[in-house]
Amino acid sequence: RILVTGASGQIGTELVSMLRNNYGKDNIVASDIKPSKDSKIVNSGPFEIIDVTDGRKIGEVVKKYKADTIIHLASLLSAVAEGNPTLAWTINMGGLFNVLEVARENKCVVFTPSSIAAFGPSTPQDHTPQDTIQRPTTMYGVTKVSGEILCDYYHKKYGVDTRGVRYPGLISHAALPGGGTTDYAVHIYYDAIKNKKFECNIQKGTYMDMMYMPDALDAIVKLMEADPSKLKHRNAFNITAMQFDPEGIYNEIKKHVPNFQMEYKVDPVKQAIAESWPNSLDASCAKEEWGFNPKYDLSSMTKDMLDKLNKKLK
Ligand code: VAH
Repeated sequence: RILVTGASGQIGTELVSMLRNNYGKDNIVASDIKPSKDSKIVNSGPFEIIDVTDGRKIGEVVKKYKADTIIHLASLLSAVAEGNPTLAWTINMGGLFNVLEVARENKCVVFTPSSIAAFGPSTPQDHTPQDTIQRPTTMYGVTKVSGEILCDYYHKKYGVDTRGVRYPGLISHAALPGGGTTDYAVHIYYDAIKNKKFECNIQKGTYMDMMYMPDALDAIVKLMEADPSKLKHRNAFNITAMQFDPEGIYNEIKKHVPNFQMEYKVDPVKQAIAESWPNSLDASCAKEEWGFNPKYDLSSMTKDMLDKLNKKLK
C-alpha cells in the first residue's frame, strides 16, 4: 500500500486518483492536515488526517495500513515559505525527517519531490547540470536542498530506498497550486477564460522550467518503478519539459483566445525568487537512468488546459 501525504495539494489531488486507478483504490491511503475539499479523494478510498510534524501519527497510519511506500508531498511552497520561513522549516524539514524515520523503522520506500528551487544564483543558469553547485537563497530552496541531502543520507546510512525529482513549475487544471512562484503559469489560463485579461506578477523575460501535470505524475510512477541498480542518482533528478517566460505562454494562449490581454504587476518577492532559479535544466540523467520522457510541450499543454478549463469553468 502507498501512503500519500499532502494529498489535497496540487500534485496530490491528481496523483491519488491516478494511483487508485492504476493500483486499486484501497491500496492508496490519502492524507492531509485537513479534510480534503475534494470529496473524490475522501470518498474514493482511505483518507487519514495527518499533520506531518506529528511523527507518531505517520507511524500509526503506516502500521494501520501496512504501507510499504510513502509519497511525501506535504510542504510549504516557495512564496508562502518566504513569508513564514520558520513554519516552512518546521513543516518541510520536520515533516520530511519524521517520514524518513517512519520509513526506516517500517522498511518503506520514500518518494519526495525537490525543485528547481534547490538551485541558487551561483548555479549555472542555462542547461543546469544534474550535479552542480546548490546555494539557494530562499527558505524553500534551503529545505529542498537539505531534503535532498537528508534523503541521500537515509539511503546511504540506513538503506532506506529514497528517490526524488527536482520539479519545475507544474501546470494543471484539477487543483490550484498552493503559493508558489510559478503559480502565474496556472492562473493565466483561468483568467484567459474567465476575464480574457491577466495581471502577470512575474516580469517579461523571466524564463523558468515548467511541466504539465500528466508528465509530472508519470515521472513519479516511472522513477518508483525503476530498477534501483540502474540509479546513479537518487535525490533528486533534474526533470523538465519546457521553458518559457510570461510572453511565451501569453502568445501561445492568444492563438486560441485572440482578444486576450495581459499587463504586468510584478510581485517583487516572487520576482526575486524566480531570478534566483535556473532558466533551463539538463534532464539527461533522468532520461538515461529511468526513461524520463515528457509528452507535453507549451503548444499541446495550452490546447489541453484551455479545453479542460472551458469545460470546468462553464
Ligand atoms: C513553487 N511550484 O513555485 C513550486 C515549485 C519550481 C517551483 O517548487 O514554489
